[in-house]
Amino acid sequence: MATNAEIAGRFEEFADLLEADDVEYKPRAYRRAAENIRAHPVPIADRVEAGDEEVLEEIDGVGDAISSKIVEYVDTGEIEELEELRAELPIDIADITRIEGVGPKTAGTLYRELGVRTLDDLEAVAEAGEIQEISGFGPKTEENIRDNIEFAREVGQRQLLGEARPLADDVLEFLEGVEAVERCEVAGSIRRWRETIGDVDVLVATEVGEDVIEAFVGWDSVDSEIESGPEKASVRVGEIRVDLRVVVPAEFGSALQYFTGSKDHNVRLRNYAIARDMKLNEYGAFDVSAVDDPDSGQRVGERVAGETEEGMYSSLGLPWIPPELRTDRGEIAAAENGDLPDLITREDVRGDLHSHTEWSDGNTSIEAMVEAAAEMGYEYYGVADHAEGPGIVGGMGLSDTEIIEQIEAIREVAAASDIAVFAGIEANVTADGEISLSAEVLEALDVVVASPHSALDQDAETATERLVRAVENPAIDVLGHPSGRLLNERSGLDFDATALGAAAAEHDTALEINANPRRLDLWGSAVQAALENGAPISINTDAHQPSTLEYMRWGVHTARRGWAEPADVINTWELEELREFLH
Ligand code: DGT
Ligand code: CA
Ligand code: CA
Ligand code: ZN
Repeated sequence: MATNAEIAGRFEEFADLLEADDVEYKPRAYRRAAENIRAHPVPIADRVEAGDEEVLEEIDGVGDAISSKIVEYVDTGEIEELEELRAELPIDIADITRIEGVGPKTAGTLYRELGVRTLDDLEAVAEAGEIQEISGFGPKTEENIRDNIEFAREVGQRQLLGEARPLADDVLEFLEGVEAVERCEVAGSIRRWRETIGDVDVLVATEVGEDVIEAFVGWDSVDSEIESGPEKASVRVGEIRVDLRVVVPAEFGSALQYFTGSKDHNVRLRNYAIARDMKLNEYGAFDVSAVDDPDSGQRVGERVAGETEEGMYSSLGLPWIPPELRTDRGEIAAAENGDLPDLITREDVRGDLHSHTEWSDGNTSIEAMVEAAAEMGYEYYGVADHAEGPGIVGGMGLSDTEIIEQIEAIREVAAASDIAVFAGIEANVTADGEISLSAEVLEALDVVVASPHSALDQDAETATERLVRAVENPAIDVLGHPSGRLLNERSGLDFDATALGAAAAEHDTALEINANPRRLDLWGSAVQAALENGAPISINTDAHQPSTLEYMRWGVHTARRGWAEPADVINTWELEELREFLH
């Protein structure tokens, strides 16, 4: 069954190919529809299959023409018009446009002029110097393509956490219903909540492995079986590979510890064990102090743990280490010294400070967003629509006059709401680290989020100066999505997170963890560096519609990857304390 993400992917490809074919308007409409399909909370293929095509009417930007294509796709697995376009332009467009600076139009030209279909083709013509010969292209374009091909190759292989984790949750729910399953848990990068995922690893404790494997490969959602054996199986669900392993209950904890990784964490932990006459592997923790050759077998020595993961760590005298921290950035030393952070949880979050409405590029009203925030149990909520500026899609940003009007509208909604509502703005950080809002507007606003949207190819030194300059600005409360990266699409600004964290701490400006799963910006290591320097953090969803307020989940786990405790994050604070910070 196609997921919303897959359906959205089809329309994104459609839009890209149309654009490569120089068609106007339609690509934008398809992209907008794709974005809304991706974010739609209901699995639309399920509903369409069940005969409920009305579900499509609820989706903004999906009219009759797009609806009938969705129905066609659900019914036949194909969209005929898209197939025709693919035949006409047989380009791996998603791969090629992953190169920064290469859009669909360029991909179309490269195909027509040089027959480029794949990244390999592109690399060959770039190396041969053929690109700079095309009119309108130059040596700089060619150099940029050569420099970025490797990045495009690597990222193409990985799925976003926000797409893989819901699938992992479904796998766990399915397995929990299988009788032979005693315990199950995800492992690997998904359990560490890494922002992109190579594949989904799942571990099951059972006495009857074959039954579990059989049930797993027969699961309704499985599109194809990659391999299966007595102890493991791999399947494909949509574009995602799921690896299942079965172990006996006595070895569940050791296997879970082993397969959760990261590899670097495990290497350090095994060495820590060796130094204490212990041996650690997927079968257990073994005391090898009385053994002559600990490497003579997997299960040598006295087995002291393996059933639980806690037992594995405690066999070394360590507390259990949360998976988000298992990256070898000091967590084992911290565990040894009793210095592990008391990590933030989703329940600690009292509000969201960066979100959009139809006043700029959001999908709905201030009222609807505030109501959704109140329903989530938040105590406060910040609207921060786009101010006009570079990088903001044509005419979507608010002028100073419109901001003043919107502030009044927000105050009205606030007066009628049970929760506190902040009037905010998302300003643009210019290439020099400035924002352009009048003193009057700044005076009237409660929260100023300022984010980079353009000039994202600066070198690290320039970018660091730019961002430091922004956090030094007393008008700015939160530096939004600091790098401007889009996972699998563009790498964004490179900067010194230590210097930025120190400046943010000194000037009481929060650094955002933008929780949109395409961004996750800041990320774990940058948050950790910023926190070591005392920077305040703010986790925000940047929601453009009510359903994406749920992105908070990705932001919280990213904060945990950065060692964040509740007090480090301003939107866990009580209202009065937060007001003081924003003032
Ligand atoms: P991914 O799937 O690329 O996002 O990253 P992981 O960490 O999930 O890696 P994966 O799926 O290859 O393996 C899952 C875990 O298994 C990994 O985190 C550590 C553990 N592991 C077990 N054996 C090995 C090994 O021989 N090499 C590596 N690198 N890891 C291993
Ligand atoms: Ca994996
Ligand atoms: Ca795997
Ligand atoms: Zn933004």
